[in-house]
Amino acid sequence: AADTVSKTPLTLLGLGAMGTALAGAWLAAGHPLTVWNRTAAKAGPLAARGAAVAAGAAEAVAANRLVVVCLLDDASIEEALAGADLTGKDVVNLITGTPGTARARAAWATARGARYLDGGIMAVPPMIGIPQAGPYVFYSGSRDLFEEHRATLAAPADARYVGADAGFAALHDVALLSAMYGMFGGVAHAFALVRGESVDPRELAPLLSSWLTAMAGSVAATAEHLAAGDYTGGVASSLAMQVAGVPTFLRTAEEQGVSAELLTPYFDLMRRRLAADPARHGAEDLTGVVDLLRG
Ligand code: FVH
Repeated sequence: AADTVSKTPLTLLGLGAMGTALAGAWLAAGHPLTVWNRTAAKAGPLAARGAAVAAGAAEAVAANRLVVVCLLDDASIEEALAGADLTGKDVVNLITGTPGTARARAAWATARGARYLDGGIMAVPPMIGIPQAGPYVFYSGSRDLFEEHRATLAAPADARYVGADAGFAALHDVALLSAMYGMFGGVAHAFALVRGESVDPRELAPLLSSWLTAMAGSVAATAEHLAAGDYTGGVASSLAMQVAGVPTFLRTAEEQGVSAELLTPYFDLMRRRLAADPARHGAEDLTGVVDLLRG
């Protein structure tokens, strides 16, 4: 039945790793697809699967109302779309950028007569088109555009609208990715500690994974504390206790010949929070670090 239902035609600009994965998902879902890429050879395999290949970005934009952009960065959008007529187009920008860049790009698109939606992709290319892998995209900007094209946008990855402010998709995207890099830093430190010892990293890996999964429960607790404005409820591991343990982590790193540079910025914030008011903050959890980061 899916084959007989007419699917929205769309244009995709950019056939890098992510653009190619998106294109494959839209073709697999039966959407007529026009593609353009600066390096034309990358379009060959998609043409063989039925995609129309435009000779230039302006031609690709002219082909369809819905235009999805998956280029490297904001500068490449400026360059690629300089000569394109966006009047009456629905532009969906999937580059990873800042909230400010997204807001400026929304104003740019609106001034050129287009509706604009910004997207932050929470997936890597192999997850695209595979719902069980859990890929999704944050969208923000024109709600009308989102509602009108929701089904098309959801073909490669689940579509989650996070607000009319065009910067919100990037804000959510970068917030989640920032947390991911913090986790990567902790993982790197853990492997560095055992490296050189007779500990097989493949044996540490499942221990590390399950510990991080268990600790992910703290995310919801932090959110509850921030919402309540009180960081002491249900605290099992107080800030005072954790700050007392900091020298153990630093000495272990030293004993193992490992730089503690990934950990010390966080430990410094914990200590500053406690030092500001030991009697009050000592009974909290680590939520107070958020306030220190906000200055
Ligand atoms: N791949 C990933 O894991 C992440 C997942 C989350 C989202 N990101 C963002 O998606 C954007 C595209 O990423 P990508 O993985 O497709 O990136 P590349 O494989 O490097 O392809 C880049 C494409 O951009 C074209 N391009 C670059 N500069 C220009 C330009 N000045 N004018 C026109 N096109 C340009 C490039 O063309 P070519 O090199 O093949 O000619 C590729 O099509 C990105 O924002 C990620 O942060 C991906």
